[in-house]
Amino acid sequence: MANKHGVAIAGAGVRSHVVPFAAGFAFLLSGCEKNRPLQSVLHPGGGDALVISDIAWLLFGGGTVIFAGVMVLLAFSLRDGRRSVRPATWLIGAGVIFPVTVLSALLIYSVVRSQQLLTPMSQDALVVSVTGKMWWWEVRYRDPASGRDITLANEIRVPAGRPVYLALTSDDVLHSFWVPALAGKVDMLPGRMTRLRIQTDRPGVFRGQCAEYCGEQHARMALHVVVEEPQAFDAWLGNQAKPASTPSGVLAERGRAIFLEQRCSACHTIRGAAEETVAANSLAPDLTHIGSRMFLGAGILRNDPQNMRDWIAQTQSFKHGARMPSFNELESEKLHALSAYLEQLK
Ligand code: HEC
Ligand SMILES: [Cu+2]
Repeated sequence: MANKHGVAIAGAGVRSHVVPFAAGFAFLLSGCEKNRPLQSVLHPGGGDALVISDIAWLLFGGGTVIFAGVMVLLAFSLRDGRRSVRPATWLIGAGVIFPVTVLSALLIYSVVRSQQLLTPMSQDALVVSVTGKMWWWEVRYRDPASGRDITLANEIRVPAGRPVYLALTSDDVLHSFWVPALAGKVDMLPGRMTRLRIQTDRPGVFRGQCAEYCGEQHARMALHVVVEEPQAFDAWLGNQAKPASTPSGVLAERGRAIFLEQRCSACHTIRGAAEETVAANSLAPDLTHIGSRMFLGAGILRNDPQNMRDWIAQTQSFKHGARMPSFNELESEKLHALSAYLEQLK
């Protein structure tokens, strides 16, 4: 059984299992990078994330080298058993001089590098306020033209190459803002404001995730940071500042009527269309430009007409406990109209 032949066959058997598995795994990994928004500390998009990742790699690399060195020494000592170095030399050399030198060098390096994390607020920084809610994110910009606040949700757009300050807080319980490819993790505390700086030089989409357990749907509380060229960003912000477009077409007009009839505006605001579509609270995401967002339900569904209908009809099966009832008794004709209206709100 353990002859050469048997081993060879067993080896081949293992390999034939390993190959498709490895290929599948590589495929999955490549899927992570290409088709999905990035959510990885291993692929920093710039700014603080770069500094953090440099320090982390240095620590990891250094730690690995030291560990390997110790293992080699251990192997030697086990093999000959002879003592070629005096114990005192070991104690002073490997026990005092080596760690003091290495740790001091690391301390200096990380202090110098982390200075870059604390650069003071610059004049041309863009300020965006983000409020954690159970289980979505309210996002506010100041409209440079009118000076008024623009309220959005679940998606933060920023211009490439410009520093952005995020003013973070929470409306209910503790949440934590974490976009791994852009910066460290910062808690969002009710009644207090914490800050985070992000800056990225290349356009892209980065996924973030609430990183402090905040209740049943904590795992489905994601957001996206979309980094755009400055002109595209300005155009986007200008558009978000505008009131909602008036529905065009019979279906969309009907959708708007159903929005009112179903009292969606008890929680949701659609700015500008009419008085009655402005909610007196901020219980739910502002839908003025919902059609322009990439995702629905705080990052859980791609925003398209089909998903829009499904979300409205089955909110509770996608996100049980979310503070929106499922409108599962709505006829599909009404759902179509609602979805057509909301998708038009670019
Ligand atoms: C009782 C309050 C309430 C009512 C009424 C309500 N919603 Fe919501 N809605 C919410 C909340 C809260 C969320 C966020 C849920 C989450 O992601 O956790 C939400 C999310 C949404 C979203 C996704 C928004 C985004 O940016 O991801 C859409 C679209 C939406 N609602 C449409 C509707 C429509 C259409 C109606 C009426 C048929 C309606 N809602 C009625 C509270 C409400
Ligand atoms: Cu959470």
